[in-house]
Amino acid sequence: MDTDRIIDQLHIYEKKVLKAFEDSDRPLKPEEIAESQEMDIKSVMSAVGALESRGFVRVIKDVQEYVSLTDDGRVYAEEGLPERRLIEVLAGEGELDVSELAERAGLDRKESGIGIGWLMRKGWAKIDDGRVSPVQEGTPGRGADEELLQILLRGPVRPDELDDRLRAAYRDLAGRKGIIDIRKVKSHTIELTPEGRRLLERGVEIVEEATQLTHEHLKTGKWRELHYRGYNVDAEYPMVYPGKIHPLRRIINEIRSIFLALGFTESRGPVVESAFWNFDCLFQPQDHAAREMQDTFYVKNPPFAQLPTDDLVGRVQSVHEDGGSTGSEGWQYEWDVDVARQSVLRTHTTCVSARFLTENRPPLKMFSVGRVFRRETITYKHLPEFHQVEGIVAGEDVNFRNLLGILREFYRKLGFRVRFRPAYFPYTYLSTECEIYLPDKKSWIELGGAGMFRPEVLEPLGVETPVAAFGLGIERLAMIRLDIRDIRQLYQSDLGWLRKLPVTGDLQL
Ligand code: FA5
Repeated sequence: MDTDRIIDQLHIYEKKVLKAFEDSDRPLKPEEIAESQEMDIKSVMSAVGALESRGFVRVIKDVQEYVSLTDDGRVYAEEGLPERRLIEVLAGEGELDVSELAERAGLDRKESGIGIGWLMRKGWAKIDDGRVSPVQEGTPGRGADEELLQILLRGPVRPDELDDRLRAAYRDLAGRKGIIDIRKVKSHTIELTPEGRRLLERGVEIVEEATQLTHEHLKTGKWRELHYRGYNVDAEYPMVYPGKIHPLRRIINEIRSIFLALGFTESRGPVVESAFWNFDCLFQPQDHAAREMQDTFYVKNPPFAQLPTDDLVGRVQSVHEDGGSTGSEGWQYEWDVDVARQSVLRTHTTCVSARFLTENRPPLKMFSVGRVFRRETITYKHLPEFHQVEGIVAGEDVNFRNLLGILREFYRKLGFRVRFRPAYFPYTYLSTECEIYLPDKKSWIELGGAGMFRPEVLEPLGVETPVAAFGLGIERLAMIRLDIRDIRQLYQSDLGWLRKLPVTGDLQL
């Protein structure tokens, strides 16, 4: 940006602060600026903040220590440290008993204890069998600590201004309780940067600024003479975090709009489902491993669900037992209606497709998004509760290739390239699973299952056309889309992460 434009954008206070450096090439204290520019300190500091954020000045923060005497310290400075008072008594008496010495020096027990300690430490006296005697004749000369006490009596000093001897004495005194106080005073000095100097040299003029354009200015034409400050569009601004839709919900919405755009009808079903719709209708034998308590949540209340009243139940039974009229042998076991009546938390959304097929005749395209539940050990890619999007396409000439095409198109719209591999589901043939490669984990992650519903599923439902079906995990998709390493992140209410996500547009970061 050119210099004149920048100068034009400066607030009058910022200009004043810069001008304070016109006759000075040393850093200035805010007080000095305030005085020379006739400003108050608050205005100086706020202008300095603005100038600093644009790199025209630098604030040097300094912390100074000041040492002063405490009330006790003042008494010691005036009357002598305890060891001085003791040695003066000893110098006259030669040798004294500890308590007698304390009494003669007018010290209490605590003070005399401290004093005797320092007598030894300073090498002024020795103690033998409870009797204290001076080491040399006469009173020892004044130590650096005592000298410092005298200096402090005149006022506070900064330790960095003391010579080595006095600084050592200062450390000794600081180590003795309650003699000196150390106070830290923060100070600021302001330095002009080379950029600031350049600005100043260009010529900063202080002109009256118009802050508001009034009706009067317009009417009289005075606005032509007024000076307006330019806007600084690069000025710092506070971050604002507006409310937004949770990223998982956004992906769900995106998925819904993709299927709606492809002409699918949306459907939904209950979360508490009967084993009949969740498993039996899908030709899943009653001894299938997925039905075990360790894989499926069975619901205690209500323990049983209402089954359809028409002969669908009977047709499902016969398909399980001997294949019914499908030409299959079925599973060859005795089907139990009570097992089918059990309430479960649905383990997939495929039950919604089964329900939909009983109520709607092909040709049709249906999708459904919903929560499903499994007794899973939680890992970076497994949750006990997650979302699936389920779909079916039914019609005379629907085939497996159409199914792969639909899935490829769906994932392409979301920005993914998937691979298909053969798979097994009790309710489909041919069956496939789609996967995507995670470079981070150097592994393929399964995104969903799909296949053509078997005749054993379709015949009891009374469907006579082929039905392509798929069920896809949504959290796994979200994980890859949002580039998160762990599926749990989606449910952690991690505000830092959520705030960083864009409010609208592409979620890919
Ligand atoms: C099924 O649920 C089949 N019903 C899909 C299907 C529908 C096949 C129609 C054929 C015809 P699966 O158990 O593989 O399949 O689950 C489908 C997807 O759900 C998985 O690929 C995965 O993306 C997701 N998923 C499965 N378990 C979990 C879990 N514990 N946490 C998060 N996502 C999961």
